[in-house]
Amino acid sequence: MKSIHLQIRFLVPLMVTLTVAALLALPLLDRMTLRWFSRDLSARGAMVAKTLSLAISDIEPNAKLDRLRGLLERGVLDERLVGIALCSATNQQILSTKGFPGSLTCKEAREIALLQNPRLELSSGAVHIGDFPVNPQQADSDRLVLLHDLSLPDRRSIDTRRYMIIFITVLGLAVAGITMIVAQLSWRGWVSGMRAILRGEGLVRPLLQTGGNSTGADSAPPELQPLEVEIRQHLRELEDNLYREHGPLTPWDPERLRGLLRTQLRGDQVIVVSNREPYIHLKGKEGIQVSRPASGLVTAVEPVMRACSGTWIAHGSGSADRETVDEHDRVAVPPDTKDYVLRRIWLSEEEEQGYYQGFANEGLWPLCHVAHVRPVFRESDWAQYRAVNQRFADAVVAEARSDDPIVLVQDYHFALLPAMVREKLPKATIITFWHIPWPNPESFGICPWRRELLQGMLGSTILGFHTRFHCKNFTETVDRYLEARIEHEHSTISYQGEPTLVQSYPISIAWPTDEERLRWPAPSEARRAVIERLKLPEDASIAVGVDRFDYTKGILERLHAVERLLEKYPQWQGRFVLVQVAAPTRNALEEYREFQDRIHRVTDRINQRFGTDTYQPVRLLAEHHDHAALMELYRAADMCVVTSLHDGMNLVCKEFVAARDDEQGVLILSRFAGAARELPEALVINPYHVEETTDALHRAATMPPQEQRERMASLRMTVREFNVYRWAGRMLADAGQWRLRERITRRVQRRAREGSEAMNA
Ligand code: ADQ
Repeated sequence: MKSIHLQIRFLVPLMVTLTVAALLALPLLDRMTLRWFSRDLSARGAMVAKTLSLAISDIEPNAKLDRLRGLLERGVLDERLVGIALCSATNQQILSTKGFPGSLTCKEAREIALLQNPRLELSSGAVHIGDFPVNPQQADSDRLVLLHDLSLPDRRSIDTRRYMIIFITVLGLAVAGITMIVAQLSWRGWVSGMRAILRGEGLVRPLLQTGGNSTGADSAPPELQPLEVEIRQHLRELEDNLYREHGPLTPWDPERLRGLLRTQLRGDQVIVVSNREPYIHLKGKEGIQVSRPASGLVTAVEPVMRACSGTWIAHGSGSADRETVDEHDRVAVPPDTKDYVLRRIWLSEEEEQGYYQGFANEGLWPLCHVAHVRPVFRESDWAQYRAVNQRFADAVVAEARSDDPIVLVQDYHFALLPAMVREKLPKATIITFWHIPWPNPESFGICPWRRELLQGMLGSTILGFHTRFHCKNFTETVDRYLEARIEHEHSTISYQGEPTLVQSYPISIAWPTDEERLRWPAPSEARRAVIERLKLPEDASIAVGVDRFDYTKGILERLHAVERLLEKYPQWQGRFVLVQVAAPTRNALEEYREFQDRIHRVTDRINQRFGTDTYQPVRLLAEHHDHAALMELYRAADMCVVTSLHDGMNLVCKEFVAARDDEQGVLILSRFAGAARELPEALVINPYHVEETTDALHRAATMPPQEQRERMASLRMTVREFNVYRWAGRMLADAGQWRLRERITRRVQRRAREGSEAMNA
């Protein structure tokens, strides 16, 4: 429609121009055709006159007049000749034929004949006058005056004009038609070319199709290519600026997540199950205090629960937990806003020992991390693991307000729970997220209860891992140990007829709000505070490490790299400091106690070797820090060091990036952390390679501010966009679609059943 309007707008001026041109051209054409005819008549007249002159010279002088009249009368028998007169050299008319007007004298005729257009209008019509000497060699020869009828040329001229008008009209229409077609084709080409450029296809499609080796076959037309390059550059710059200033165009935030819960899940109940509770009540000197545990899982799931106001079921492990719940073991949290309900489950010492310390942390944790600590599998731990999973599953069923709640099962503590809940609530949508890596089938195969664990997990509707690599490992493990139908195309595994979607959902953090950022100290203030508190050198290059005190986090390898840095680059002695925050964790396990002791010993050794009275290269802060203290450290640091030997994702690196709104600071990141796949602008290292990590520390400490800014700006863009609301939102959106399909299938089946019952009746 739009293009038709455009063409009409184009055609009307074209037609007007052609008409004006035709109107201007016709008088000219008239003059031209008449001149042609006049010339033609003059030539014809000359010929007739010549013929008559020859005949006149043959006539006897005596018989002259009569013979001459007869001769001339025969001449005018030609329909085009109106009349002929014979004039003397002195312009006396000797004789004339009948049609010759009596009023026309020889003199007048001669004068007119000399004009360019020798035309005379008579009452009987227009005539052309020709004047020719009878004997051209004789100066005073008699003359013949020939009058030709001009009505015929006039008729011809009118005909010519008519044909010309028809010709110009047809030509005009043909030109307009061709122009229209050409314009239409080029307009479409332009429009589609421009659209393709704006969509980015002109450049991107060929790259995708040829694996970066563009042949230009699918690119924009050649005439558009320079324009394409320019537009793409401008768009990219605009997009970059927009992204830097405002973030992604449709960012995931609590509001969008709530919107999704309201629309796609229509306010369905959300129940979270995890071992660790998001708020622990502890008895302190000043009464009951609330603490948030150092846990990546809690960091990630808590903002989701704040957004959807559901129920969180977790192990009540705090010394004052029992005193703060109601008679149903529930307490509203967070303490200030009370956004959702925390339902606590109490575990006996044996249960905790077998299910948590034993099977989960001594068995599954090292099994999945493959971090060179041998997993231990005890029959008694397995029994407790099963029993506790059942207790939590029963709690889910008890908390469910409908037969189809959405249950978010967190982590390796509850591998059996999905199938247990499915048994009681077959219509529930169970989303299980595995926060740690999934090993290859051979490694997983050493678990004596591998089949039971897989069967339990396949009770889930959706099973999420951080990376596609972990999804692939899981699918291969199922393929190895269970009879299941695997559909790689749809990422589903059907076990005993029940499908499970296996998908990667990279976890993240909540991007800090403006109010939160206002509370942060300026980076220079943070640095001053940290230097003063920890008594660091004024010109210290500060590296920060924040971890649970766990052997998978590569703290030992980090210390080795610091030691090597001070050997290899002695200029850092007295200046380089690693501030290592390590929250005590799983202290009941010998493996952990030994590991923590070892870290202390290595720290002491390095400090003795390179330290002085006023300088210690490693500051080990083996305690839990609150959020504000961590933010201060992140903002004070010149670099953040993440050297995990294996990590599902790792949230510390994302927290560091989020904290650096000054776009300064360098991230050193282990390639064995899931986050390395999302954050390539970090200095990505192999933590087992001490030399490589050492060089990365040196490079980070000497990196120019501009390079830091470039890298950090890009990292921030990624973390901001791929935030925890997106993680939850994508899982819940998939769950929403699944539930919709289920509802439709159930409706269709019910109608089919009702139909067949009606037929039978
Ligand atoms: P974790 O192994 O706990 O998480 P991580 O992702 O790094 O590891 O999260 C640790 C969290 O605890 C961070 O939010 C950090 O700030 C906090 N923390 C660490 N030390 C602390 C301290 N001393 N004081 C206070 N807070 C501290 C598991 C997987 C990860 C995965 C997460 C989320 O092992 O790979 O990223 O779950 O899925």
